[in-house]
Amino acid sequence: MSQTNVYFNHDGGVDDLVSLFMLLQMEQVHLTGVSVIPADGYLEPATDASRKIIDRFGQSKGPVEVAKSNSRGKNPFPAAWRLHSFYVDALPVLNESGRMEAPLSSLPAHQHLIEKVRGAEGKTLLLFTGPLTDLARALDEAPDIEAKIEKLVWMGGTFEKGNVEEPEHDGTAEWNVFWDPEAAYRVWQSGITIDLVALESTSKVPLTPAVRNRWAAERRYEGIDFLGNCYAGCPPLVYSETNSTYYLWDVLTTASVGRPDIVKKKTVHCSVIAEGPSQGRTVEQADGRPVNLVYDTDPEAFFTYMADLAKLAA
Ligand code: AGV
Ligand code: CA
Repeated sequence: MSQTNVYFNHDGGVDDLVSLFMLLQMEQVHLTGVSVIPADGYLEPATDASRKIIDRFGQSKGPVEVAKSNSRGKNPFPAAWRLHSFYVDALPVLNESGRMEAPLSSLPAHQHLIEKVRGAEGKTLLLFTGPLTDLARALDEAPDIEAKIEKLVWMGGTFEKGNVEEPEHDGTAEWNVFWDPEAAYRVWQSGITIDLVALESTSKVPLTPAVRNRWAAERRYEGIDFLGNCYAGCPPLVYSETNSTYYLWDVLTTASVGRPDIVKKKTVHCSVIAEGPSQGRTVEQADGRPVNLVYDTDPEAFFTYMADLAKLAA
């Protein structure tokens, strides 16, 4: 089967790490590298967990290098969310061997990305499930890579209600844009094709008790047991949404790479607000740049695909 080069940059949340696990099961994906930015997670546990997931569940992919970001954001994530990265890193299934073998790059993430895009045969698809800081820096340092990027698939943005509830903000932004609005603004100035997996579609895939029960019922598969354990630390949607309700934001984004048929897209012209009380807001604008907005999904098809992939993990 012909494979697509994919470079993955994530920010250490539970769904970021589960996304890595999913990507490792996709036979059409050639994973050229992984990097970790300490936005919705802490750098050390998120990096270690990534290496351990590659070791434990990525045997078919060969060695995949992991790089740490040295980027810093503007608006920090709540520590309560970031602490999830320690929880995943400590799961027994990831620590059974007592070793970490996936190579750690000596380059910072943005330079690692440049190296892997330049070094790949043909173009690379960039999958980002955290803020865009490393990509913005890579484009500033190495504008030549733009021609070798097939497209960016990004979990970010919304044209409806945002998910940022912070003082001095009006609530119109999605968190991955809000963490570093200027980085998103920079990427919007590039000519890169963008698939924007926004809250419009991710809100269709909340973590619910029913989803949990489905995983529990199939925990005899090691990969499904891993999903259940990862999400055991996250609050589900029961009565109504709260500021900590968990959705499968990044996992839907990752699934859209392996199975484009489970999402719906439409072209939207838009820009990013970089400053002020609406900073991080993505806003429709007639003369804005086009993005492919992923605005809808089929939750049943998505959760089935997720479970099918997890069953492949051994
Ligand atoms: O805005 C969604 C992004 C996704 O990349 N992250 C979580 C996903 O990894 C931030 C976020 C928003 N609400 C959250 C978040 C919550 N309740 N818990 C943890 N992270
Ligand atoms: Ca994330």
